[in-house]
Amino acid sequence: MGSRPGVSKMIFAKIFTKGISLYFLCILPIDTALGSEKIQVENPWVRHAPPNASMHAGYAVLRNNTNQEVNLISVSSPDYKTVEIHRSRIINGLATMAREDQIEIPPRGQIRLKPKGLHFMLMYPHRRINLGNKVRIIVGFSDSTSQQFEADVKNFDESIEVPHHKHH
Ligand SMILES: [Cu+2]
Repeated sequence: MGSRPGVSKMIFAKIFTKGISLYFLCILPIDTALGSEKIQVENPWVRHAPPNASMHAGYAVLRNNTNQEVNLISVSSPDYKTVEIHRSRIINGLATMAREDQIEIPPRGQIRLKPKGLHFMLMYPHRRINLGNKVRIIVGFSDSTSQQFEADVKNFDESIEVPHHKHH
């Protein structure tokens, strides 16, 4: 019986350590959900692409909770070599996209990155990005703040993301 307490103690320590790491992992999403940041990131996601794709598009809503205009000025990801801010447009019937240096987020306003519009162009992934994975994205703003969030890799559901799309 003398060895019993020692064994339980060890098991307890393991569970306790696990509990601590889970606790720290949970802090970031909870803080984001409270909307305490100046710029709030909502519904971030990355469009799932075939395994050999060298580029992925990322989307989110960025909400400005301040009374000042804030510009989105940078984007990066530890999961990709390069990330740019792009805007898709139809020019002479052709779908094109161009890089944007910065995007203005109006005071108390928002910008919506979505298919056929603004997007994070995530280029040259360092690992295979599968359906259901999470991709870490870091955005930087003109007020010198930055924010890190995780985007879910999922399939494009047009009915949700582009409700006003017209069919011919
Ligand atoms: Cu693009």
